[in-house]
Amino acid sequence: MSISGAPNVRGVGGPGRRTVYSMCGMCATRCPIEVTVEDGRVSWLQGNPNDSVMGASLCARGAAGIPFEYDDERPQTPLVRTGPRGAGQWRRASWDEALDFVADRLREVIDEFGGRGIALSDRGGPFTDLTRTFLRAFGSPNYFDHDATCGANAHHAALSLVGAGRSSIGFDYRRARHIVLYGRNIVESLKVKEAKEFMAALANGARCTYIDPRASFTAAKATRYWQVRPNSDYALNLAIIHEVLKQEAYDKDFVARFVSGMDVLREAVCETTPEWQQQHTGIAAAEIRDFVREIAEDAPHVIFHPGWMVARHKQSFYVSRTTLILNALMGSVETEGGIVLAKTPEDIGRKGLRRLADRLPGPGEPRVDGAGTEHPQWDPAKGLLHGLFAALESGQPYGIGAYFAYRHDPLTSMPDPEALKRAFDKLKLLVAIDVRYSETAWLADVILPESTYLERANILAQHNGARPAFGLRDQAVAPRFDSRPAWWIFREILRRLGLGDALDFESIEELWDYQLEGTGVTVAQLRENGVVGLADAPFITPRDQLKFRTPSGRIEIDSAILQAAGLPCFAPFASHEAPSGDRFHLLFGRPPVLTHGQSLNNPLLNEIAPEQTLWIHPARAAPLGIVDGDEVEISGGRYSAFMKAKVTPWIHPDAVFMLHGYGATVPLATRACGLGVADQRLQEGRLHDFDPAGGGNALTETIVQVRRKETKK
Ligand SMILES: Nc1nc2c(c(=O)[nH]1)N[C@H]1C(S)=C(S)[C@@H](COP(=O)(O)OP(=O)(O)OC[C@H]3O[C@@H](n4cnc5c(=O)[nH]c(N)nc54)[C@H](O)[C@@H]3O)O[C@H]1N2
Ligand SMILES: Nc1nc2c(c(=O)[nH]1)N[C@H]1C(S)=C(S)[C@@H](COP(=O)(O)OP(=O)(O)OC[C@H]3O[C@@H](n4cnc5c(=O)[nH]c(N)nc54)[C@H](O)[C@@H]3O)O[C@H]1N2
Ligand code: SF4
Ligand SMILES: [Mo]
Repeated sequence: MSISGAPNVRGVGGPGRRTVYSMCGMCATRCPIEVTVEDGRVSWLQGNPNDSVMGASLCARGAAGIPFEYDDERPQTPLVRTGPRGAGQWRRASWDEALDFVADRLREVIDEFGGRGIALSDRGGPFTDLTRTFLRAFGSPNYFDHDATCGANAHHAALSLVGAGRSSIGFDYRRARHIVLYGRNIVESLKVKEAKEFMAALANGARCTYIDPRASFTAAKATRYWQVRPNSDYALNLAIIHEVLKQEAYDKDFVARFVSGMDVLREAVCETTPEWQQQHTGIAAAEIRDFVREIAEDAPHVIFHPGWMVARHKQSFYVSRTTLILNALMGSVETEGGIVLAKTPEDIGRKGLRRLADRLPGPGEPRVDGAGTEHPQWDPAKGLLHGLFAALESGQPYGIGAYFAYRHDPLTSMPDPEALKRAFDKLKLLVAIDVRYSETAWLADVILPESTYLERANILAQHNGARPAFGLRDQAVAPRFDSRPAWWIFREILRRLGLGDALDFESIEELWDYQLEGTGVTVAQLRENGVVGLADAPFITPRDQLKFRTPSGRIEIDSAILQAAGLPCFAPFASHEAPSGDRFHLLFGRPPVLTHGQSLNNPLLNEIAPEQTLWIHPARAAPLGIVDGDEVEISGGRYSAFMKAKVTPWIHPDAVFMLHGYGATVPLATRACGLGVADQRLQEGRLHDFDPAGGGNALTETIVQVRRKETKK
């Protein structure tokens, strides 16, 4: 490992005390924050009190923004690889050198593959107008967000049913009477505002049913906990729907006015009785009947959460879909205490931000992953990242030569990093734009260090929701090292290739003015508040104006888009054999104090991160001779590692559970390197294994082997 050349450290300046309104960057929730700056240093971080739900709250990760900022273990200048990929041999480069290098390689890629041979993935969210515009300048349709391993199935399920995607589904927790969560570990895998609203609902007396093979902290808050068999929630939902129809516990008026395809539904669930589901899920039939009586009492103030984690096996699409159907049956769609669909500014008579991408014509090329064409049910605006890697491997339907991983670490977030590295071998150019030495950055040809969220401004964000708003991430302090904001980096690359027109802004303020034109909102207002709401109060569409964005304008149980894709509206439930002996389903999740793989090197979070253990049920541990605290070997494919066992009845006997985000390998991240085990490595063979309807990687179908570590006597 070596880095040659001198760093170009820039001054940190500015006397006095200031308050800056901005957006947290410690996870992708991007909560509104208030930053206190004293003599050019960040002295305090808290939630933005101008946001009535957020208040001054922050989560532990948000509060660890200060140690993150003042940690030197991050790329401090652009770095250009000098040895083989992944060998850790780098040369410090000036921005001119690094960007010239990138531009030269891009020219070669364009000559060989055309502009469509350039792909980029990022985290998704409210800033993607920038990255989409960057790709559009090359004529490339190959933008991807991270959703293939996150919410792709839930997203596509929502699109197939209500014509709007996952992020358009909002929840009015505070006024809900019953919240049903499928592995949605809302108080640990958290968003601050959502966790606060959920706790407020419980304080108001709401009931919560929590369904998870593992009892998380959210299970401890719930009024009912079902230890469901892994990957069987679809059977559970089919039986709940069966019982809802049988008890006639649904909102007949809502269904008659707004739902189409009830005949298809009745047929799909005619035999899926509570008794039938019991053999698949392990949940007693009588409990389903009690539950249905209860939710009928609480309707329409009922939320069935379509999930995130249930979005990670081969039938998760149908889990999310049936979950959303349950909301429709309860009449809890676009209702207080239920689901509230997001509104754009235009929906409420205001004007939205002007899009940068609109300055350029659309790419006019099919996507390399077939989203929107070969797979009409997959959202072409987001793509499916495994499809990019399949194209890299095969060169089909066309070749890809360059890939930008921007605010995204696929070697941590996609299953089977060794398979992914083999796909990356085909690339002529791999660029990582990060604030940290991610696993992907370490393998890249060039690392372009972005200034941290406290050191830079972003393009403005438009938050669609019950109350649409614009949000500001503003620069609070000067960059500590030789880093740049993303909008500048992308502009400079395009300028070098003579494609700079779409991003030709001299300053971020000039860019903001472009975005804000005609909206009636000013930069000054945003700087004063951090967030500017476009309506006085959350807007719930009155029933006489309610119309969905599906082809029929109704909630489509008989989905037109699924039919076009040749997919059933309800697949038959696929039962999994219970793994036995030393074999288990591998489940995973996150602790409240870490964000994926990006936090373990944070000086503060590293200190408080929980010890990673392997949860295993006593009835399965005993025959393997494993007792609590033993070292065990866990193997998946050709990879194996050692962990400490946590023997507990709070995990389903078919599964073991571990935390994600451990097992980093970059030596320059000294606190995280070598700490714990990376679950993605155990998911060998899953890079191209996905839910055929929803497209999300089937991570929770991974089977691992567990045995007690031999100790020498
Ligand atoms: N095996 C397994 N795989 C998983 C998961 C799991 O639990 N287990 N979880 C899945 C889920 S839900 C998700 S959402 C994905 C998440 O996967 P990713 O989106 O890849 O993860 P993040 O940690 O959010 O961030 C990715 C990168 O962004 C960088 N970054 C952070 N802030 C900035 C910034 O301001 N600028 C720039 N340029 N970069 C920044 C981080 O340093 C990190 O390297 O992983 C998925 N994959
Ligand atoms: N602290 C923290 N908060 C975060 C994040 C973070 O990294 N750290 N990331 C954010 C992101 S990107 C996401 S996507 C969310 C994720 O939010 P969630 O999906 O709520 O959380 P996870 O921790 O991924 O996993 C939740 C649970 O799913 C359970 N599970 C596994 N298989 C099944 C199954 O078949 N059925 C059911 N019902 N449950 C199952 C697991 O046992 C686990 O307890 O969290 C967000 N919030
Ligand atoms: S949930 Fe926590 S880490 Fe994520 S943006 Fe909000 S405060 Fe920051
Ligand atoms: Mo996620």
